[in-house]
Amino acid sequence: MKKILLLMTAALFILSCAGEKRPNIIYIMTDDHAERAISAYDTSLIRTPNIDRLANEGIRFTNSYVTNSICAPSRAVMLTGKYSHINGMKDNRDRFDGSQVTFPVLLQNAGYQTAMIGKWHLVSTPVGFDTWKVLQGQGSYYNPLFYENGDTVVHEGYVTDIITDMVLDFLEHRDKDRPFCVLYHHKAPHRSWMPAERHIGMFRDRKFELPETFYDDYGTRERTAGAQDMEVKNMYLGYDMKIHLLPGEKEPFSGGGRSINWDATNSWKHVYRALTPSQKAVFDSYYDQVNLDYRSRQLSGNELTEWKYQRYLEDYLACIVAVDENIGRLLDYLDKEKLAKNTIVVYTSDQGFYLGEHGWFDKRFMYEESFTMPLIIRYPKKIKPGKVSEEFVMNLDFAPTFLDYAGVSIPKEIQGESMRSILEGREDSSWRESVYYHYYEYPAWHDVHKHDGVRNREYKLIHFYGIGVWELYDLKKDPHELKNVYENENYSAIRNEMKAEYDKLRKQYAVED
Ligand code: SGN
Ligand code: CA
Repeated sequence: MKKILLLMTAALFILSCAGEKRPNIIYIMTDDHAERAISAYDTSLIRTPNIDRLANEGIRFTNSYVTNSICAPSRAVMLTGKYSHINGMKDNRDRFDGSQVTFPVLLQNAGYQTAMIGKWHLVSTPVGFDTWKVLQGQGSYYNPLFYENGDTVVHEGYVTDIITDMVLDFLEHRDKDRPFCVLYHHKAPHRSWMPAERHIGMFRDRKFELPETFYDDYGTRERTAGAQDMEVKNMYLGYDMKIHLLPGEKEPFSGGGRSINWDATNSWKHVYRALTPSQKAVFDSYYDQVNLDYRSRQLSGNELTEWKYQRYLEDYLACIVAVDENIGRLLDYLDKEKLAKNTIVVYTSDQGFYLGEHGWFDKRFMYEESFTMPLIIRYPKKIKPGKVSEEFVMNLDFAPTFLDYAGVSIPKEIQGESMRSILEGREDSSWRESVYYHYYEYPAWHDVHKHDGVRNREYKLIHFYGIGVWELYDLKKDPHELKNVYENENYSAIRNEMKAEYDKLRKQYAVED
């Protein structure tokens, strides 16, 4: 009897300790944020002091990958810890099956207060959240419409500020006796790059250097990299550049995907019309100058492309400044509430993005700039400050990591791995040394063919299976992936090794043919 009592007391003690220790989770995800546009990764474009603060106080990953570089699929992978072919969300046109097991559902069942605030993009109603306030579809930068726990509400103002206000409001009114998990998901810096009023024009005097591969001629990759429709040179004057088209002036049928024939001619007009008179006045005060500048220069050819590139980065980066400021607000709140130590804060994006590399914007390809996603995690209780990891981690790993830290058992169907050992600085010799990727959305926006592939430390093999094209890159010799060596006989042994790894991973992850 005494023994049983003792055991019961011990069990209760362990349980109560575990209860005390359960961390809070704040999962920050931005949309289309390239690593290069975070100063913790690269200081050449922008300063992001608040995101950097997370990196200085936590761990930053230099090899973090998405399984499918596009919005809604990436979010479904994050929620389920399973590849797109298993969770059913292969491209942006699918609808997420909300009845499947996700980490928010499991955390909610385990007593966490859960919230989903910001961009959702999964079509179906969010499941597993005590509170959800999600943008309609892609969401608008200005005066956005939200679905809020079943109601439809329009909020006047700037989306990045509004989403943060909602997150702070949720935290302020939370039940302080239970841990929380908040998915804090920004629309910014997604196309069409509308900065906050206070940031409009802030980069006007900067001259951004063209990336080394800006004038890629797509040699050895004509039918793949050469066949997309996401070149800076084809960006829309109206929609992307905020030029008011003259009567009769039309956008070309390019810059969005020739296969979908999207006519962008009136798009900027629609976006502009949705601004309030005072917002319009602020926009006009800067963009009228841009319009005049554009009309007076009469640019064409490379000069026009380079002008577009400057305009693109100006607005893209200004959107990130608002994200960074708002993250500062959140971090201050955590400090003020003494929540910082026991809260896991993740900073990531739904995928990477091209900032002119290969002449592009957008994502989708398995080439590095869009295959990688920024990833920074702070959790002062367990993670030493200022760490940098080169391990191959994936968006597949978020769900198991959160469940692990919350003390919830990880369903065996989950295909990712808990990153706990890496986060806590322990050697893990069994950690993956290669990553599998699979993109499906074609024909569609930007005309990127379906492909899958594998990357290890030295090589990358890509199979554009719809058109029967293979690519092989020697990443050490050719880090910009300009030279496809698949047909090169000097690489025949490597080609076979990579194909074997590709087959192995496809089998491991149960990829259909
Ligand atoms: C929109 C954009 C595309 C972008 C997709 C997917 N066009 O359709 O440029 O590739 O979203 O982006 S826009 O004119 O509507 O802005 S994703 O991040 O949601 O996958
Ligand atoms: Ca995105």
